[in-house]
Amino acid sequence: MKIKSDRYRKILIVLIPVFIAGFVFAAYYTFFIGINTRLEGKNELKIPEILEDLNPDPQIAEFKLETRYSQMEFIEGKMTSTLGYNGSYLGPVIRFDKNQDVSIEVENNLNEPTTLHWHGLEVDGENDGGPMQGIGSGEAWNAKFTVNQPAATLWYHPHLTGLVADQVYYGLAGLIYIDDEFSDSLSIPKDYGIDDIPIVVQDRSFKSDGSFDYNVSMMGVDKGDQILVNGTSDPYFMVKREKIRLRILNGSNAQNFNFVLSNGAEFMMIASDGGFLENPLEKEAIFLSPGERAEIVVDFSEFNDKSVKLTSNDDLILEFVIDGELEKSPDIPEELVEVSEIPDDEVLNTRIFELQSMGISGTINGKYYDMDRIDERVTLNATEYWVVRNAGGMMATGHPFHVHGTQFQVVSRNGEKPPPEESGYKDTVYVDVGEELVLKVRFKKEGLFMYHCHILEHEDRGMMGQFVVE
Ligand SMILES: [Cu+2]
Repeated sequence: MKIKSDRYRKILIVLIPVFIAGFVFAAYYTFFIGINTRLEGKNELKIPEILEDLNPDPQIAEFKLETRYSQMEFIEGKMTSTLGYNGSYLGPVIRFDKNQDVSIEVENNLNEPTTLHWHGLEVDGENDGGPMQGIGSGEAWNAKFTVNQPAATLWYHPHLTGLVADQVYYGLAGLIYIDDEFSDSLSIPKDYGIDDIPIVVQDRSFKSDGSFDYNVSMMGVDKGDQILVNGTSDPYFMVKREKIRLRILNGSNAQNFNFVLSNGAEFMMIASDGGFLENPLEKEAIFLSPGERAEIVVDFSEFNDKSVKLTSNDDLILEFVIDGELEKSPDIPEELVEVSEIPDDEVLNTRIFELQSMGISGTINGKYYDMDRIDERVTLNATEYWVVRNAGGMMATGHPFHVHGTQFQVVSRNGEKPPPEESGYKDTVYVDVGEELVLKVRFKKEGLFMYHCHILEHEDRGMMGQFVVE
């Protein structure tokens, strides 16, 4: 009997390690080699850091940003010279709470001047960061404002006429999130970097040595041969089988995107430039011109596929690798927030803005930007209608029209009620050739502001005007 059990023991001593080794190998293969084979040549999506608030008082926020020269490995084994805020490419996400008093110091470590504009933020002209608030090389600028608008996804980027397109192309841009009591309490994904994901989309071209190949001709700007998301080339992102919120910014200089999912599935659009829509919208595609944002929620628990891609006109933007168990995520509420109408009982003025372009340059009302000329004078807290027309031109193109210092509402697009995705607050709208939009605007802050085309090469060449709110 003892001899027999000794033999079993010897067999077991041999078999157990074999089983363990087999199991470890199978697990390793499934989780690492398998995924790596599938994602060969792909890079995990970079998630920007959240900028540290240097003031412990929740009522007051203090931030510090600095521009710098840097390098980044977009293409394996090759370094690309870049610009960044506090890092190598792009900048951190800045989070503000509604009603917070904010102070931000911006230090410019470049050998050329820059400015920093808070795109979509309702602040007075002095703190808007437009072309007037230049920050010389080695200098710093301090912006101070109180956040006084609803939760939204905004962004920041340079705005010094003539240098904007170049500085953004090389990496100067970042996201701003405003949080408020509604965004904090709504039943929507809000775990940053886990189920609430920033998605900054930019087209870029590279030379064989890895450097950026930024080419502008008289005809216009060529589409980049690669699309970066948060500065990641060929990105993938691992998601669980749950609802994921994507805060998408078209951060490109000149390219439009029409985002769809590769499996044709619908998603919910919950917010536009200026914040939440009243009700979530079921969409199969979302169009964003440069500067525009949309927040969408994709329900990955509904997909059986292992991989679903975000694409635009057959360009791959981002691959989602679906992994793990089905997670129960709450339903998105059918009513998100109440979007209040800009009152239009006393409309003081109607202004017309006619956009015209010739290849790479363009005008508004036949004029190029002149720093020493005030184009419009607007009364503080007055409601106005702004009629924006794209009159075409030679090699005509659509133009994203952006207004500083306010969030406006779209009254009509070509004489019709705007599509539901334009029912919320906006700061940038796409105006295609021959189109006419009517916007309802109201300015709550005083100072000097810009309106312009958000194709950055057009803006740099003067497709911009300035107005005073007084
Ligand atoms: Cu334009």
